[in-house]
Amino acid sequence: MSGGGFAGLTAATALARMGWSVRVHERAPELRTEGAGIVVWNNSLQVIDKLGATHDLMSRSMTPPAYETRMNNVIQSQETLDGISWRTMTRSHLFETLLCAAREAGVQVLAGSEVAGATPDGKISFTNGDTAEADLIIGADGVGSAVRDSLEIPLKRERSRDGITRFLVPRRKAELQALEPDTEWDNVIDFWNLDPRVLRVLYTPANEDELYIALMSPAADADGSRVPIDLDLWTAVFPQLAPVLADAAKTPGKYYGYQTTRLESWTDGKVALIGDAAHAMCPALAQGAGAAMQNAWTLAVAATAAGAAEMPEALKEWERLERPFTDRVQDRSQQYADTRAMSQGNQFVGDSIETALYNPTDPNRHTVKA
Ligand code: 5PR
Repeated sequence: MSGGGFAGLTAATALARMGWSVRVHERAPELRTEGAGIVVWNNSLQVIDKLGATHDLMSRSMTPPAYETRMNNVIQSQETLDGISWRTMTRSHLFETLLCAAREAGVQVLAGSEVAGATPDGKISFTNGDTAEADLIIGADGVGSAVRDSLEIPLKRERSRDGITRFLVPRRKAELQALEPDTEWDNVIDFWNLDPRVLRVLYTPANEDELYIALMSPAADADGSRVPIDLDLWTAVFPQLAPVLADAAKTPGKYYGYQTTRLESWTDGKVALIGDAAHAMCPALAQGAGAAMQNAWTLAVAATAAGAAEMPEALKEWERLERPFTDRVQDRSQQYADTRAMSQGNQFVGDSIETALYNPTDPNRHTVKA
């Protein structure tokens, strides 16, 4: 396994629990995650449950009462998402939960170990010159995947015009309530302003104490996308968020442009790609990590069912069955990002909720329903 992120740890833990001997090579000197907060939906909550990590995950995470959308501070919708499982949390909480599950399952996780590439017949090379062999090699090494690039799998990359800077700050509920007393400040609130200037703040409580805020602006807006953030600009547009914006302005921040990558194939021989290495997507539907964990699980099941000699065919069949869901969530997320249509509210209806509702752990998920 190359990559100790959400995709890699999930696949590694699943495989180890199914009897495999698994080694994860993470190039970073320390095991950790970038970023601030995350929404985890049913599709990946089902996987986390199979990894035995639900109890850990539920601590220090929450399900907000509603997913609210505002335009110019006027409420467009408050979606209670009844019957849909979803949790918000910090990215470090999800990461620690998965790392703990991996270690409990007996996965060997090596930090500071960088994979340079792999071959379809199962050979791995490392940047320090070492080599190894495996029955299955998984490239879960992110959008810049060295495993993918070493196989020269053709890739299409599309960049969107918008991007985002993400922060984890204290909740400051009392201070926010002082500014807007009618609001409980427990909902996710997606604050959009399109006119006269495109600026958006996604407000996501991550637990009792921590708030995830994501500040979106077009890449072409130099002041809107500047880091550290331009506090006067953001406070002028979102005065109701002044206390938490002030916290965000104290940290350096990093602006990420949205992009979508699509591969000609997710597999080559004994090598499979998962997560951003295979299918980076726009964050609109909050399914980048979710789709990664979903595909990590289904890959582990498919590989376990196959004998070593059948691995290449089993991986192809896995892609054939599972890829359409990911292609659709990528398309839908990109469409939402490109049109900014989430600003109209009612974000999670129809096709936009398909992936969140998917259960990748249901063995009968591909049988035709009568
Ligand atoms: N949802 C979430 C999120 O983090 C982002 C978006 C939607 C949870 C941005 O990172 O629309 O961009 C979005």
